[in-house]
Amino acid sequence: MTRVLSGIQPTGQPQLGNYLGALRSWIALQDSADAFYCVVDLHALTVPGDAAELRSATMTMATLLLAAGLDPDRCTLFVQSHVPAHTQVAWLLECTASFGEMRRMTQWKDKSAKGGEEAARLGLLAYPALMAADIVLYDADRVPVGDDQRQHLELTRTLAERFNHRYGQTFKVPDALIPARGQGGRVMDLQEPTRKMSKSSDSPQGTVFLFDDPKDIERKIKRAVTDADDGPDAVRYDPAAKPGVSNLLDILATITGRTPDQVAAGYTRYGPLKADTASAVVELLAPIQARYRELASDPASVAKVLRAGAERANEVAAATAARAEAAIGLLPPG
Ligand code: ATP
Ligand code: LTN
Repeated sequence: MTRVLSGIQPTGQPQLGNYLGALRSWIALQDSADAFYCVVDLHALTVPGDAAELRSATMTMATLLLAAGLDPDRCTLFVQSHVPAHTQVAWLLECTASFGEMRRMTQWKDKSAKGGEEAARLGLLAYPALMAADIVLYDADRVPVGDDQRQHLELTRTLAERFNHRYGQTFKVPDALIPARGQGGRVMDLQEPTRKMSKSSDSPQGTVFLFDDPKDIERKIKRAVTDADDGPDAVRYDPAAKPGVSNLLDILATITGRTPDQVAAGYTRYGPLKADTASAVVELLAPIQARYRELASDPASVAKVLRAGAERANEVAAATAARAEAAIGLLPPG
């Protein structure tokens, strides 16, 4: 059976791009694959944050994943730091990667530019090695992610191949599983449609959070930046020339299971497109929000799911870590 693994960071509030780009595939894959999903709390330490907030965001994210449709009977849901093999193998992969290739990662360049390289955490630079460890520990065949993770997946493949070449066949080399163009793999910020929507951006008006109430969702989508075209073919899918409109078409197409071109054919003006996109998003999120409220009132049951998930994840990951340590030449204990 195909094995899949993916992770999401407990940084900030989950947003529509997380759902359309990644979580939707996670949910679908539960039926066809042996699926491992984790809340990657160690990744959240790469940027400044508060300890109590991290604890509560980790729990919120796990609860939301269940509310969105992850079923503990059909997948293994766990918290990354509950499985020590992740940090163990991350070190082996840091010693497989080079400084130069880490420094070339777009995410490092973007995120370190904010406060300057001098102050950026070393973990932010090393982060892709931890992500690669998350993946190879489970012998994952496929990794369902949004388009922004393409480069990290390429690096994961490179590191797994390099390790295998140096120390003998140890890791499976995984493939990324990214939604097709126009199918939610890259949801853009509603206010700055050339930038991806993100949990931790400072553009709350451009981000639809999964916990937003219907009024906020409607307001944000109705105020989405478009362009000044008003001809008969103003509504068309052309991400380069018309990023704002194309983003709305992409969102509505993904939710309704059509292509952006098919959606565009039904509109001549932006107002109705925005109104229908807003309704579709509200309808998509309402049941998830209701289920979240139910689950959040019983944190003990979520904790129980995470405990069982960590146990199963540990079994698989510890065996891979032992294999990797032996391959690289670490003396087995006793
Ligand atoms: P941060 O702002 O903290 O980096 P993020 O919103 O980018 O957070 P992550 O936890 O890094 O979210 O990513 C979780 C998953 O969601 C990943 O697979 C990522 O590719 C996907 N994802 C994130 N943003 C988008 C987006 N705008 N469109 C499509 N997929 C996305
Ligand atoms: N780097 C990813 C989150 C992430 C991940 C993973 C995704 C961490 N570990 C393993 C897939 C597989 C991000 O920032 N979106």
